[in-house]
Amino acid sequence: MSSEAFDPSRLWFTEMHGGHTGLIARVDGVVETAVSDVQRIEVLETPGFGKALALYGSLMAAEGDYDAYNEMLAHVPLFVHPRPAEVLIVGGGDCGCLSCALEHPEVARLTLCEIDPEVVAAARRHFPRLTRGLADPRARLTFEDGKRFLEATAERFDVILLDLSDPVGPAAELFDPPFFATIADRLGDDGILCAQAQSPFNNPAVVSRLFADLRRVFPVVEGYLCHMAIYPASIWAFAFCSKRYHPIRDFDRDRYRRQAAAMDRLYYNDEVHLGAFGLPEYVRRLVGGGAG
Ligand code: SPD
Repeated sequence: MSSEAFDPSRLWFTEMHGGHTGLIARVDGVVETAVSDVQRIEVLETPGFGKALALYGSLMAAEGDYDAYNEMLAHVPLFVHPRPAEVLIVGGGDCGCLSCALEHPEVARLTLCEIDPEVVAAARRHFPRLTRGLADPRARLTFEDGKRFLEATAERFDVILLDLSDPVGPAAELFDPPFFATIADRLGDDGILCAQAQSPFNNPAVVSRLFADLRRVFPVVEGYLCHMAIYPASIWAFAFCSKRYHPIRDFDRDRYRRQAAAMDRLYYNDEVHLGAFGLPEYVRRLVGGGAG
């Protein structure tokens, strides 16, 4: 890779990651920009990542990045829980995680609680693969604050997925211990929470605190990783939290083998499921525990 590839006369998307490093992507066209009640929304055409969605200046999804984030957030818990009938996604307005979760026939109803309807609208207009699940009659959308939804609801869920943007602005309180206690209360006795847990390279302090907070609420807490080229340092962590099930010992590999061929997957498979819990030493020290 040489520096001649950078042509400053062209249009570039730049995203700073903590003030010292960042990501740049050449932009061939600005498809759409909007400012919703919640945030700035941009859809960009990039030769490197394909069509990309940025919220508040941060890349969230791109059609040219393998769908690692959505597949790992949805499929890992859904192939562990034996009867994931009621599933809730908090956030996830691009609908990629929703579409992955609805690939599981065991899911009877999928509730997506997203604060910003404009994100879902932009995703519908520009990202047909991410939003393919919206036509599924099991999908139910509600546009409200996820914390308030969970505090008010009398429903109980088998699996809750926190498909959140970064812990800034309105999403910040969704990374706090009181919210985790509310989630634990709204899960069934064998419920599973999976949460996006930031970049262990870029945000080690956030990752460390998040896992420590989750361990105060859930008896089983394990970290796992995926590669995401559009996210800071290209490495992303998730927290698997459960009242009962272990992500490796209770992984239903037979169910995976029966269903995998019919699923629209680019990243997740049974070996990735198991291998994702094998953590580099620096990440293991941040998240604690041990998957074995
Ligand atoms: N800075 C990127 C953070 C991405 C984490 N969540 C993405 C949610 C997309 N559904």
